[in-house]
Amino acid sequence: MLKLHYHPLSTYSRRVRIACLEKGIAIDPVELDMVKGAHRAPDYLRLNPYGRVPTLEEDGFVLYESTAILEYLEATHPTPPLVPADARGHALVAMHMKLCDIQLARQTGIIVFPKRFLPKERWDEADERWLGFYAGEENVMLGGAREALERLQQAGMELGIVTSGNRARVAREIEGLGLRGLFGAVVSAEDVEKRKPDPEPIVRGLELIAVPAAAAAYVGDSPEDVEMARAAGVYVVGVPGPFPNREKLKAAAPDLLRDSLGGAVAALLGVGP
Ligand SMILES: N[C@@H](CCC(=O)N[C@@H](CS)C(=O)NCC(=O)O)C(=O)O
Repeated sequence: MLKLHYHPLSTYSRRVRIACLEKGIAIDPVELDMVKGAHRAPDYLRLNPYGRVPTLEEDGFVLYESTAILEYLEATHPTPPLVPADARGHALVAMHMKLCDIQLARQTGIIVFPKRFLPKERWDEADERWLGFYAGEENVMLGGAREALERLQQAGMELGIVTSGNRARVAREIEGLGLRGLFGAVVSAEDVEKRKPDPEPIVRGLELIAVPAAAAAYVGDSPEDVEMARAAGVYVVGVPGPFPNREKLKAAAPDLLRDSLGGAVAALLGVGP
């Protein structure tokens, strides 16, 4: 029988356990007391030299990367399949798994781990680590974004940012990208009570730049952006970002949909299709 070394709060363990449940695979679950450091005990390190969960054992065969474990389960227990058979479906699953691992899991772990294992009085340390992690990240603008902003500025438009992002991070990004002074309003998560898709953030932004809703346009990359702008009576332009939500953005029916910021700005200024 398959033996799975896991921790109930470990998302990496959970994805394996979910696959076993979906596929009806019987496992012998071995819960590690990670608070007591069971994952760093010599016996466990002999099994998994990285001292992490999950680890799968089957008749002396050992695997300790959750995506590899999932692939192994898919190959050895193909029914019901959890991955589409066609090349595109397969690739999309691989892409999302990789994105979860690289873009999401490590970052959330930085908060979740200390908060799970540190007493509440020390949770601020977890927040600092999280912010420190992002401070080290280099931000890059989407292709053509700088030129698009410059064109709007040259056309005499008042510019503002309305975002659900955290104020400190947004300020750091504006500074880091050399955009200081460009925006007459920056509305971040802390500046409002209700977030997108509620109209409050955009209404606040328009007040700050003293532009009436009917004379404004909002460019966003999510259906929530469209909903917020529409609720405030603002013309809304959808430009898909790096997230796979193009169809949902389209379904939200923005007044204008363009593939790039450059294209959106050209259309807004009346110099493009
Ligand atoms: N890439 C590994 C990551 C596993 C991982 O980081 N597991 C966490 C629990 S969610 C862990 O065991 N952390 C303990 C540690 O790093 O000391 C996988 O996909 O299995």
